Amino acid sequence: MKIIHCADIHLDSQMTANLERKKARERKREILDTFIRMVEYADENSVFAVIIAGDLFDTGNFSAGTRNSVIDAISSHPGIRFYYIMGNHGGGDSFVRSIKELPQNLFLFSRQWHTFILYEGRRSKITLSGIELCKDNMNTVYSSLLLDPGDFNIVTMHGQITAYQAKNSPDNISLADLRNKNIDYLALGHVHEYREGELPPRGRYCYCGCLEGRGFDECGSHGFVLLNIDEESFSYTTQFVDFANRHLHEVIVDISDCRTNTDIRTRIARLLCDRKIKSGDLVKVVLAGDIEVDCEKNTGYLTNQFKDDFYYVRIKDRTRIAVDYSDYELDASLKGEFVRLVKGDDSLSDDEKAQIIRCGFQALNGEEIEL
Ligand SMILES: [Mn+2]
Repeated sequence: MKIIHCADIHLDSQMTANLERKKARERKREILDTFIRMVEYADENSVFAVIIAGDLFDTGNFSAGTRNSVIDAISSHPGIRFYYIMGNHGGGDSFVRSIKELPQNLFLFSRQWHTFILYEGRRSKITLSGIELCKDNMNTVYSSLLLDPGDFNIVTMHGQITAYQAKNSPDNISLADLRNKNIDYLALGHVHEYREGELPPRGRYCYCGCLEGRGFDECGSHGFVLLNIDEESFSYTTQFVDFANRHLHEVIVDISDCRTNTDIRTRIARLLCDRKIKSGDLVKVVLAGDIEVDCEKNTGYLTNQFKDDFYYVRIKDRTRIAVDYSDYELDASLKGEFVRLVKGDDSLSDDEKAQIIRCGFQALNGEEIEL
């Protein structure tokens, strides 16, 4: 039996943090397309059930078009069962309330444990249990979970796992309290990257992460987890399927020994090539290192050099300026006088002095001043 575990799709995220309006709209549509593509993948691969472990929508404020596309994707695949836990972003509740007629293959969880039987053999079953955490159930949720040790038990929840039971928040899930509960696979939502680990004595917990990275805090692979359980032996495999249409990358480029924009451009280009970043992806280049005060560096120019190579490029300057004051001690020129004047100003920090000297040099050289 194949089961897809997905979560945190955050449909209708605005996507305007990095992208201009047109691309933000396009990217928003792509997240929905990836969800629909996942349902088609489920169909083509004979997947029995899809677990959506929360945060299907970004907020309760989603468009009717997105809602209808989700309902269509579900109801046009009646052979696949969808199990939906609402999560903590408020969108789930309004999604369910806005549906006039629930598709017959969409199953919901509530604030009490509910167990669905996915497969019933002669002696044992494959079960899926889930609950929506809230203030009222957060202290009883662990003691009220009862699973048969002879069954293969999947449990789904949405929240942040902690090593201990944090009694004061329904956003937390105590892993320690889920031990010895006969759980084989704990399908979690909330953390936006793939993560998994042991749940003793016999299970594993897993965050599948979101389907598409949305910002540079969601770099790397994104997709869902495919579980494949043998109904006879209950042996199973899990596979993370990288399914995102585009990926986000943060690339740190040390430009300490670069002196010109051409040097920097070459350095960035080489690193991006080494990383084999696809042209459809989004890239944040972070310039790092200690640069000489007269290093020619124009992030606007550099961004322009790469902007057509990728879907989106941002260059972030985190370099520090290294001023060697001894170079100017005996310099009789205007530059030397300027450096000595700034150096002697006790009201400035070392970083401020370096920035001022850099701007002054750019002005003296007739260059564009860039902070
Ligand atoms: Mn989320």
